Amino acid sequence: MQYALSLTIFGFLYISSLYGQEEHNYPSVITPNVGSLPWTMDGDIKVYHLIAEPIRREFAPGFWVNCWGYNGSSPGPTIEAVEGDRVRIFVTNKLNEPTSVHWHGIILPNGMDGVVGLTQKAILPGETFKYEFTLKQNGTFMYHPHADEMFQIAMGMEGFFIIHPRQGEDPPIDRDFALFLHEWRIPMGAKTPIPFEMLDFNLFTFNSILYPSIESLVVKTGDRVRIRFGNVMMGTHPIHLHGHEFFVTRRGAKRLPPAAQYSEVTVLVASGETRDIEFIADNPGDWALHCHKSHHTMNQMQHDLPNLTGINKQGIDERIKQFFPNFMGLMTINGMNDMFEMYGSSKMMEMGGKMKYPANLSPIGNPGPFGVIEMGGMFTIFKVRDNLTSYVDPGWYQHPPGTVAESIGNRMDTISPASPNAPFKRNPVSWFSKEEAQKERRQENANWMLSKPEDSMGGHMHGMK
Ligand SMILES: [Cu+2]
Repeated sequence: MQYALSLTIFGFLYISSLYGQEEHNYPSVITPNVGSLPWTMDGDIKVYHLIAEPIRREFAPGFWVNCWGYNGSSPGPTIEAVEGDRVRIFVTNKLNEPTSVHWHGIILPNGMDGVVGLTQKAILPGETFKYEFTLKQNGTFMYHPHADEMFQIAMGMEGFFIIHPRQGEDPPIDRDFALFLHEWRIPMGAKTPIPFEMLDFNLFTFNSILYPSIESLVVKTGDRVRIRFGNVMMGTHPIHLHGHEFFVTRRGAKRLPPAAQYSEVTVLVASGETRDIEFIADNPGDWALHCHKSHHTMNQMQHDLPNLTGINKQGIDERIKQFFPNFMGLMTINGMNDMFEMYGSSKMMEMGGKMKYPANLSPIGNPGPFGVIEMGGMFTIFKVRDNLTSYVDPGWYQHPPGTVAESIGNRMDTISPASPNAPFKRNPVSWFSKEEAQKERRQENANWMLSKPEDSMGGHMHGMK
């Protein structure tokens, strides 16, 4: 009986090891909307196959982008292995130009480092190269091309290479997530990113997906959570998590010793860096997780627009429609909210989805439990729930009674000494002359939001008279 049982266990381990599902003492990494790369075993060697190829990725419903990536995905599938593993990685080039793969941050023999011209020949279109090395570290690393790299990375070629510690972790991690940060230049209506853009990006993504298409990060109350971030593009991204303090536990290489880990609510991830954060999810709710550069949570921002903030816009749309009957409405009239109202999917739904929507324009504004969520781009939701039985998305948070901010109507005078009628004095400080300062004081309570264009724009009329 005992013999039969151990045979069964041995058989299970053997079969599962053939398919890369070996028993392990770590939770598999969750790379939302991406997944991990399966492997097979050749003796003691873990064998992976990356295919560099053109792909099409649906950044948001109906918003298809022509990218380059690996194995049908951008970022490519996450490579997971364990410290001490020997890995063999075949790389097949299905692009129409030479490529290579650099294993970013990993200690390996010089000739496996993937820098075309310096440490290896280019992988020509149609060719397959073999990389093989032993993993001496654990940590959050990355892979990306080191051939025509500005072009190839900008098209979406990048991925995580995560090496788990052989001895497991203390305390153990319950939920382990990975988000790759990326910025794109995709003109409105276009399908292909501009790969030689250096500064002026207009789309920002987690795992090459825009909110709301990005999967939420779902955890149970009390779970010990790790989120790993990677970035190989030009910019920096201060990633902010709501409702929790976290510890930065890794700044690219070795896990920081406990005394060196530091608490934060925002972690900056610069180009070429990875960052791990860890914390106990102890605050149930739907928490925003996003880049704090405010235009990085917008989709396809368009600038070169005159500043019409505060200008009385009544009748403008109707007058424009006399000349352009299909005009959809003026953007950025009274803040971005007008844009969400006009273009947001909630409005589209109210109108039965019949509004004419330009092709390949990313969505702006998405329905939430309290109205339109005015966020997109580098934004996702961290969902913490009591008593979860699975990690399937549980829907919107059900708030306990009395825990949601709400309107009390127009009763400010009864509760606030700061109301206009209350004896509350401000001390305006001005860098103008005394006379100018007097003017300012007189205008203190003027509502400039209904001004004429020349009031609002001062000397900067941009020829708009
Ligand atoms: Cu950002």
